[in-house]
Amino acid sequence: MSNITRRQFGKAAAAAAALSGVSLPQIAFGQTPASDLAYPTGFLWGCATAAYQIEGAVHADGRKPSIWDIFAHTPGKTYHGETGDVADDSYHLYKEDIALLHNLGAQTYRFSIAWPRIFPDGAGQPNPQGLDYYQRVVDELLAHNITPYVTLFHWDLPAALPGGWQSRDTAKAFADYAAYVTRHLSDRVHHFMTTNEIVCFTDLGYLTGRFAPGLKLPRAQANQVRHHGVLAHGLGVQAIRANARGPVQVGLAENPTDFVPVIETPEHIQASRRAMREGNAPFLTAIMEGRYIESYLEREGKNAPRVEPGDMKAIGSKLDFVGLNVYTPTYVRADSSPQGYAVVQPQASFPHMASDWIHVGPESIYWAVHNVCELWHPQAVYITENGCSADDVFRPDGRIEDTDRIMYLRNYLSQLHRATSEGYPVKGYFLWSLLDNFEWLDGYSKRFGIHYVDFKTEKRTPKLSAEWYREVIAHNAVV
Ligand code: IFM
Repeated sequence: MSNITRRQFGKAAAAAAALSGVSLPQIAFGQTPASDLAYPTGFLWGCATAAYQIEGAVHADGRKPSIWDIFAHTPGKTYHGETGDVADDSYHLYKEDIALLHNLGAQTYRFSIAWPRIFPDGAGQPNPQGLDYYQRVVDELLAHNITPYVTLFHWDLPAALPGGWQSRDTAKAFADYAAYVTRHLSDRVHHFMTTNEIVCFTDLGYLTGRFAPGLKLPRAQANQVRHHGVLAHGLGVQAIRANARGPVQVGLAENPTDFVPVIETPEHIQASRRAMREGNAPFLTAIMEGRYIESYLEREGKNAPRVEPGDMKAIGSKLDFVGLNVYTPTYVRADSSPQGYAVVQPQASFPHMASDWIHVGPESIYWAVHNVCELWHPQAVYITENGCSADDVFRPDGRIEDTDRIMYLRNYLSQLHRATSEGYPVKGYFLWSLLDNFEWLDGYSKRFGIHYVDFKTEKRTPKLSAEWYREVIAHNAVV
């Protein structure tokens, strides 16, 4: 399909239809057919990135190390020992990156602020040069009519904070940092996300030890870390609201396990909704309900987190939107166990993208929205991340034709359309990612961008998926 033009394809289809006696809709050849997968007017399209994954310049202008700098520099922790030291050098090339967004026609950009640029020691003395960088990024976005959506914490915790997320004080330090950023940016930034994917910086960092800081704590301590993560979010929401200089919308970006009914019948749908609530109990459920549900507390028993007065109220602070990062499905079926559902493990032959954890299950995006909305009725939902890695290669003509990524995105966006057409309040979509970047443990070996980055020269090259996404944005529809 990529080598024939739409005109040729149209003619071929018309010829085939004539032979089969089927009548085709009357579309003038060479024109784009109207899509019946149109999104609501005003739907926002954008891309997402995160500071440590793209900025590089880790020693510039007063920034001090985050726990990820230290972890990535520890032998054996990341693919080939790769680090975010240089990454996409977006710290210096941000204007070029914003030009890429502009060329896509993106209306919005989700990026994160590096806490260790703003407070190099995590707390105490702020660093004006760090703030200045983000002021310039915001100004450049606004000059291109691109609305900034700011994430305050995407895993790059200042290494100087004693105890990291094991300490309750880190949640308070986060609130102070959130207050400071809000005071300085909320005249021009009106959308803030507190944290990104709490399970990743708590469980993966402190329970399984796969992510920074690489600890494998006993259950009770790891549950306390989770509590400090959700508490930071809650205190952050309060700090943003208290310090905003104008109207702001506050939310977070979470990656709940997306339970998909294995067959769309009432019993399995019911099971998936129950699994969504119980399977995400320490994180999104606690945030949406302002409490730890009974089944979680029972399951953890004596290891349950210690909660101080006022914590749950803060954690349950009202949100203006919920951001969902959706990549892969977890299939469930109803069963007769006390919990009422069982996870259906994917078979070995289940298709996945270049990262083997990304199974191709487009319905996950629909069911994530459906279950979150049916359980908690948020005012608004954004897809704050969706995308995939692919084995991108240059063709001899210098093009990268990532048809597999387009296939993945097209199917997920078709399922998201299903959610908007049923009236769920999905307001926007951020594709992960604008650029290939530092993919944590996988270093630079997994490419998620719709722009290819040559990490030796920092040259950016649009992939076919960028061309495709530009059409989606231009038509406000899946094309
Ligand atoms: O690169 C990450 C991102 O930082 C958080 N969400 C998932 C992406 C792909 O793994």
